[in-house]
Amino acid sequence: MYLCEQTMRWYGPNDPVTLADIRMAGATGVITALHHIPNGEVWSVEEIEKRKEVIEAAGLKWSGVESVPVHEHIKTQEGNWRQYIENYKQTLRNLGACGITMVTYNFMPVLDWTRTNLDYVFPDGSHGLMFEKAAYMAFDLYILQRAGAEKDYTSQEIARAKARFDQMSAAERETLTRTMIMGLPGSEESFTLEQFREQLERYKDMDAVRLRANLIDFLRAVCPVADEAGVKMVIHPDDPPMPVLGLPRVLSGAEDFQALVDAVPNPSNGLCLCTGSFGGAGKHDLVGMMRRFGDRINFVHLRAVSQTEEGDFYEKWTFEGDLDTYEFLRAMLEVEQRRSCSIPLRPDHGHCICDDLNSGKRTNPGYTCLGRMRELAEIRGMELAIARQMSE
Ligand code: CS2
Ligand code: MN
Repeated sequence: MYLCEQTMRWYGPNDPVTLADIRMAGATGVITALHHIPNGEVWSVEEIEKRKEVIEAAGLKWSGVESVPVHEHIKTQEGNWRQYIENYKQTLRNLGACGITMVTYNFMPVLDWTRTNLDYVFPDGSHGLMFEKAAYMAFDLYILQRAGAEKDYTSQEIARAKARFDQMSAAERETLTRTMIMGLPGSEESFTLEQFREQLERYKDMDAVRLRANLIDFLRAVCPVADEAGVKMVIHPDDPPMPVLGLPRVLSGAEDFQALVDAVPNPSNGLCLCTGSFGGAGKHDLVGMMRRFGDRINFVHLRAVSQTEEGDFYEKWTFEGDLDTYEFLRAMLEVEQRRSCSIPLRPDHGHCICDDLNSGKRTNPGYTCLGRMRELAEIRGMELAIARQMSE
């Protein structure tokens, strides 16, 4: 019986959650990236091998890369974008040569993800991530003061945003600003609101049609190389799956992925099925997507969010959100049996619980130690039970 490859994300040697922690959590694999290599540069065989040795010395497998980031200039096709694509190809060849066969990436402009609160206190006392539509609109309209933002909202929404903004203290506005631009690569160190506006400005003439065309150009260039190198490219969905701050989106639902497959049928062109990203907005049949795209799903992020009628969403525990986790895992195991392979899976985020709350360790938002261990344990438990049912 083929089981899921249970993995956890590791941010490298500076991650306060160590490889030893990950092994004790019950994962057999690690998802990581060479975060020290600047975006756009080639990952050399030497650097890849060095990291691989560290992971294997801890008794774990390097199950895949998250992410080899796509340089912003590839998304907009400006500056040195052709060179960046060449570099990307070389990185894929080098990873393949080292036996690393899965690469995650996303094609979201400027921001990798968007939340309004990274420290929301849930009823059980744990802390986690959430998105509050009113706070988001207040940021867009009254803090960022994005040109033309009013056009994206109804008059009721604008009134809601204004009321929310007026009610915030200066400190709350400050925290919201930091939270909103945190999904920006490098934002922890240095991005200001002004620099953020400049980044948005680069996309002012770009719509989703253009962005999708650029993504397809990118895939047409890299997928033949990935096929040859034995590497699966998996695109991560937009998080949340809707236009954010006027930025175009190209992977917000099943039909968006279908369009990529139609344009670039190469076997390496695949999907990272992140249930939490799709779960942030709209209605998505995630079990159906697992079945429909099963042959091209080469990585899964499990996270259950729950949406409210106001357009907010909360990152809940995997078994407490909108996702039917049982049906989803069952469908995934069926795909694995059909394909005769194990697909890497990881809990996407976890809450801060127990010692996560007072250990003083600064983990990346969502990448806690104990919260993710709880997620992994629950997921593994359910997976083993389903596998047992299926084999009986
Ligand atoms: C991740 C994404 O933390 C998360 O939500 O799933 O940041 C993911 O790593 C990237 O979008 C993939 O490129
Ligand atoms: Mn994800």
